[in-house]
Amino acid sequence: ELRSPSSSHLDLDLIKAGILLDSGMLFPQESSSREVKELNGLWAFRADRSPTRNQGFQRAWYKSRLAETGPVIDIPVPSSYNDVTQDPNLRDFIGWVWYEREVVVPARWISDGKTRVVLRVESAHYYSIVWVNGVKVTEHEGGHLPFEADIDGLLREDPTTTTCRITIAVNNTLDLHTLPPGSIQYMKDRTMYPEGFFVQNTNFDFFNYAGIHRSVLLYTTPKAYVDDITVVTDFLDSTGLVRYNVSIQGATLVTLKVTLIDKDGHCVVSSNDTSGVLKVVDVKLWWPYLMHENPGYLYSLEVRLNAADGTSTYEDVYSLPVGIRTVKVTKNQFLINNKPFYFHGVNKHEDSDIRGKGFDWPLVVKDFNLMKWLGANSFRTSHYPYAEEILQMCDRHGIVVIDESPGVGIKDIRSFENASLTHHLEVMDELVRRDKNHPSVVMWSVANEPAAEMPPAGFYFQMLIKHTKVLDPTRPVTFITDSNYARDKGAPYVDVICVNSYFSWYHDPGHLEVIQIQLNTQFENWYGKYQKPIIQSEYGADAAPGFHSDPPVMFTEEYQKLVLRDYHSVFDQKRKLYVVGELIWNFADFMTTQGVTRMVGNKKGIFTRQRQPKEAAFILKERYWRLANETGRLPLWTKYPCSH
Ligand code: GCB
Repeated sequence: ELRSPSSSHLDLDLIKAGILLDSGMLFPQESSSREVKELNGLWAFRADRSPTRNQGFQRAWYKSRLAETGPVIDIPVPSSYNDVTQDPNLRDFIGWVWYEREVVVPARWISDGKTRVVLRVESAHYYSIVWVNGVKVTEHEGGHLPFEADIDGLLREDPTTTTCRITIAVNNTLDLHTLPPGSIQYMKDRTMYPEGFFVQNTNFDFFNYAGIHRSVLLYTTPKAYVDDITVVTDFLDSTGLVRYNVSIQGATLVTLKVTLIDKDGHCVVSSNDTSGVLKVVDVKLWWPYLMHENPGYLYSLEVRLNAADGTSTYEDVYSLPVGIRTVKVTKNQFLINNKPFYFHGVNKHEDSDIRGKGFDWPLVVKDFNLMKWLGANSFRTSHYPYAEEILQMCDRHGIVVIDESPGVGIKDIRSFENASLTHHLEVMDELVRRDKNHPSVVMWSVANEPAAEMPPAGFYFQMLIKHTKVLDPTRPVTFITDSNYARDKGAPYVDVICVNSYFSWYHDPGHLEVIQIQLNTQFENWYGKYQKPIIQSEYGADAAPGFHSDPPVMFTEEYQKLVLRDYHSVFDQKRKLYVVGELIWNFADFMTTQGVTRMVGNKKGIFTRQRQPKEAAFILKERYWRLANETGRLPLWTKYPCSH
C-alpha cells in the first residue's frame, strides 16, 4: 500500500533507515597491516534442479562437502555460469545454484588473536547465502554490489584445522520487489506446456546472467582497524581542500596519522585528527581525459592508525587514492573544476562471450583501450553498478562516470510499492558507500526508463533523489528517462535531464528523415519545461556487422552510420545552448533474452561483442576527437600520433 507524498513520517523513516549502514566497504587492499587472498579459480558447483529448487536447503547441502550430496561440476569464479557449459538448461536456469570451495587459511591468521579475517564477495547475482564450515555467516540481496562477513571467530572455534569450506548459494530469481524487478509466470495449461513449466519475465534488454560475477576473497585487518574513509574535495585558486572523515572500529583509544602523498611520493600535508580539512598548496587537480594534458591525477591519502584495547596494541594502514576536483551543474552547463564539461562517451554493459557478466581483466583493459582510441571521455554504467576495479581504472585514466543503480525495467505499478522503494534506497546506500570516493564518478543515476508516467512515480523518485542527496550532497543526481517529457513525474527532482530516444528505429522505422525534426522537438520540449542541462543518454540503431546496403536499410552498417550522422547534426546545434553530453547506445553488442526483435542479442554496438569496430565506430571516433579538440586539451602523445 503506497502512502501519499504528504506522508512526512514515511519520508523521514525511509531516509533514516538508509544512512544507518553500520560499516564501511573499503576496497580490500594489501598494506603493511593487511593481507589479501583471492579465491578465484575453479569452484565445485551444482544447480538445484528439484521442482521447488529447495532440495539444497532441505538436505542441508552446506553441512558437508558438496560432492558428498550429489554430482558437482567445475565452474570458474569469477564468471556467469550460463555460457560455460553445453547444457541449455543451465544456461536458462532459474533458481538456486550452489558453489563451494575449500581454502587453506594461513595458520598465523588464526593463531594471532589480534587479526580479523573477512570473507568478501565482490558480487553475486542475485540473492546469496554464505556458509563457512557449515555455519551461515551472511546473506545479501542484490546482484551488483559487494558484501562481506567477519569469520575469524568461527575459524578460531577449531584452531586445529586451517582448512575452511566456503559454500555460497546464489539465486537469480527476480520478483516485483527485486532490483531489477521481474516476475515468475507458471504456465498451467497442460495441452500447451509440460508439467512445472515456468518463465522468468523481465522488462530489461539484457540477458539475466547469474552466478559469482566478481572476485571472492579473504582479507585481514588488525582487530582495531580503519573501517571507512570519506573524502570530499574542493579548491580555491591554487589551494586544494580535502575534507575527510575516518571511522574506526575495534578500539576507542587511538592515535591517527593522515598523510596526503603526491604522485612522486612526497608528503604534501598531514594531520592527526579523525576528521578535518587538508589544505593542498599548488594543487594538481583531477581532470578528465582529453580535457587536460595530464588527466586523472591522483594523490594518495594514507591513514595510519595506532590503537590499544588494554591488552594489545594494533597498527593499521590503508591508502585511499584521492582526486581533487569539483562538480557543479548550472541551468545549462555541467562543470568539472568550474569548466564546462561535455560528455562524449558511451553506454556499456558488463558482457562478453563465454564469461557473460564475469569480471575479466583482459576485457577491461581492451575496453579502456577502445574507449581511449575512440576519444570517449565518459560512460554510464548502464544498467547497474560495475566492478570497483573499473572505477579505479576510470580514476587513473580520467574517464568520467555516471554511476547507475540496478533500477532498470521498473514498469509494473507494484514495483513502486514501499517494499521496492525501501530496497531501492538500501541499494543507493550500498552504492554510495562503495563509490563515494571515486573522483571519476560525477553523477548518480537512480534508475533507467522507469514507468515515470504512473501516479506513484513522482513520490518514488522524489524520495529516491532526496535520499541520494542526503547520502552525497556533492554530486548531481538523475534518472534516465525516455523522450516523453509530458508525462514524466520524476523529472522535477533531477539535476540533469537524461533522455533516451530511438527516432527512425522504434518510432518511424526506416525514416531517417524524421530524426532531425523529432530530436529538435525533444530537446526544445525538455529544456522549455525544466531549464536544466540535458544529456542524450542513449541513441543508436542495430547493425548486423557485415550487412550493407545503399540506399541504406535498417540493420545495415550504413543505416547505423546515418542515424548517428543525423543525431550529431542536432547535437551540434544544441550543445552550444544546453545539451551537455551524448552517450551512444551501445559501446558493444551484448546478449539479451531471446525474442523476435533480437538476433543473437542487441546489435546496437559500434563494436561487435568481440570488440571489433563496425563502420559507425569510425564516425564516432572522428567526431569525438574533433569535439575534444574544440572543447579540451589533448594529451601530449596525440601530437605525435604515428609514434603511438
Ligand atoms: C533502451 C534501454 C536499453 C536497451 C535499448 C534498446 O532504451 O535503456 O537497455 O537496450 O533501449 O536497444 O532497445
